[in-house]
Amino acid sequence: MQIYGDDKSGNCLKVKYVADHLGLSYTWVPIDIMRGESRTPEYLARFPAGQVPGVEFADGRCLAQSNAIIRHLARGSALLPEDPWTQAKIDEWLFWEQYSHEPTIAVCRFHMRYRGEPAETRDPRKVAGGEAALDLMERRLVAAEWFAGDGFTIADVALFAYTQFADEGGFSLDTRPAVRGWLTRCMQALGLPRAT
Ligand SMILES: N[C@@H](CCC(=O)N[C@@H](CS)C(=O)NCC(=O)O)C(=O)O
Repeated sequence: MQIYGDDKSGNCLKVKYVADHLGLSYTWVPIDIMRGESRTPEYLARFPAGQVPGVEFADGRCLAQSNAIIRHLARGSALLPEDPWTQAKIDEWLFWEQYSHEPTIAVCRFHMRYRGEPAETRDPRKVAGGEAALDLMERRLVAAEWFAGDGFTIADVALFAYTQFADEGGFSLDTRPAVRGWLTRCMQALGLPRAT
C-alpha cells in the first residue's frame, strides 16, 4: 500500500506507527500540505477531502481519515481486540480525539510550529479546550494504564500522536505525571527511542 502523508503531522504518524507496529509493507509518499500538494487534481481524485493522511491499497481502493485508516489496518491484531465492548470503548476515544483533542491541541501546534506564531496569540477557546482534554486524559490515566481494555490499542496510538507534541502547541505536561508516564509506555510499545 501507499501512505500519503506528512511526517510532521500527528494524523499521518498514527498511520505510520500502526503500519510499523504490525510490520505492514508500505511506501511512504511525502505530501507537503503547505505547498498545496494535497489539493492537486491527482490527489483530489484519490482523496476528495484534500487532506493527509490517505492510503491507497494495491487494488486501487483509497481510504482517508486517520482513525478510519488505523481501525482498518489494525483488524485482527491486538491493537483492536475482538471483544465488542472493548471496540466500543476504543471508538469512544477515537471520536473524542477527533472532536475534542485534535482540533484543540493540534490546531494550537499548527499555529505555533507551522505558522511560527507565539503562544500568546493562540485562540483562547482552543487553549481552554486543549487544557480540558489533557486534564481528562490525566484523570483516565491515574485510574488506568491504557485508554481502552487491558492493553495498548489504537485508542492509545490515536491519542499519543498529538499528545507527544503538546509542548509544541504551548501546553505543559509538568502537572500531568500520569500522561507523561503513559507517553513513555506508548513509546516503548511502538519501539520509539524518543518522541518524533
Ligand atoms: N480528520 C482528518 C484530519 C486530517 C487533517 O486535518 N489533515 C491535515 C494535516 S494534519 C491536512 O491535510 N491539512 C491540509 C488541508 O486541510 O488542506 C484525519 O484524521 O485524517
